[in-house]
Amino acid sequence: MKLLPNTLAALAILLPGAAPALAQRFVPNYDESKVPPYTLPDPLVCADGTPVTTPKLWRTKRRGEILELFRRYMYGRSPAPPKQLRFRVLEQSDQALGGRAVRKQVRIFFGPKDKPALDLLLYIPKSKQPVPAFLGLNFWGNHAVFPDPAIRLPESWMRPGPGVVNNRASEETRGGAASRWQVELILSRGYALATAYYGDIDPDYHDGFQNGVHGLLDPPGARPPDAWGAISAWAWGLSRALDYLEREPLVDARRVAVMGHSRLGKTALWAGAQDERFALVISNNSGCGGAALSRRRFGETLWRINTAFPHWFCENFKKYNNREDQLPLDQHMLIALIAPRPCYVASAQEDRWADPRGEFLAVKHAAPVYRLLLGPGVFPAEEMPPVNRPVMGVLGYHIRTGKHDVTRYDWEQYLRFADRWLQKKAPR
Ligand code: GTR
Repeated sequence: MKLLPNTLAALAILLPGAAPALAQRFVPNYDESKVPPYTLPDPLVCADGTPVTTPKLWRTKRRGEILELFRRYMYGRSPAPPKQLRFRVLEQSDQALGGRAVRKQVRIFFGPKDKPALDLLLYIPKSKQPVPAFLGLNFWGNHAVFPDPAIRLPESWMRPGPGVVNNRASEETRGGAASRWQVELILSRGYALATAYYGDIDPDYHDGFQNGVHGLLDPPGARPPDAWGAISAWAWGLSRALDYLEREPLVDARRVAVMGHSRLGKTALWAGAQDERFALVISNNSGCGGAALSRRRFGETLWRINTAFPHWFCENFKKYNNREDQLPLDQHMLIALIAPRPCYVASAQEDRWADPRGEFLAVKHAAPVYRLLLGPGVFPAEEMPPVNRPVMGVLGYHIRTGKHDVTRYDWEQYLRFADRWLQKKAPR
């Protein structure tokens, strides 16, 4: 069966932890005139009040301060990469897509134990040179990304959904999320696609951080209030996938765009903010805790996200429920951490829950950092553009018609943006 966007959106709201009572108690604000007045922290002023007037000061002082704020107060602190990552090629074929591509399925072992482990699926267009790539986590297993019978079913826990039997994926969902991945289009443009199931890294429910990489890597004893949550774990997993890509001769690991949708868009931003090896970052409908400014409290709010998904962020973040103005950070600073590397944020008109205007404003308020590092012209938009009219500088943004989803239209823009920056040397 197909995982229709509507079904996906409905499921996303009915997740473990999101009790129906919660949805009833929370009334999101969708009225722009009711957005409270707010002042954003200035990414270009250091904690001691020093204005950041040179790229050097940004690099040596302010960037580190902001990174530390996100680690301490929001996503939590991730561990260092394991000393010895192990990789095993599970399957490989040079006959994918009618012979136009190479398919590889590689297991990445995070530790001495066999589990948890990440199964990375790669489609690589045949080329004489190593190719640039898009890397992103998927919601429903690698087999859902493309209707190819050779893609292995995930073995990890899967949240309830159509075609999921006893929390395990089944044949029924093979190719079910293909519209979100556009494999043929991506490959026809000369890019590889690398993807993995996010539940391989950390299952998406609150079990007190026993399973997934938390169980494998957390020191024993009480968890500190800045211990990493699930979003940090998924972002850490993306960096381990990049560790593999650095060893993959068919891919140019210096030209990897990290991309994600919704909670995995939050994850892509956080991965790109921390790991400067990612050459380009794409956030698709990431919303609250992703690209949207928290202080606007439009659609989903900190209280709502921390209550419905208590395992996503670190414990400290919950102290800011209904106290957004006290936060020492906001999401424009997350995008600023990606500077000077290209970053693209996409919204959808009907996805009010994710606050499209808040996503646009975060890009706009990150632009001064890009300007300091690169000069004028980094983001050619002062006002939010009309629907289906992308703006592209080193920062890019669009709001398209339609719902919370990833569509062919979105991918067409990401490919145009990547053509600009990954086919030549992108700023780093
Ligand atoms: C929603 C959540 C959003 C977004 C979305 C998704 O329920 O409130 O923040 O992450 O799920 O990931 O699909």
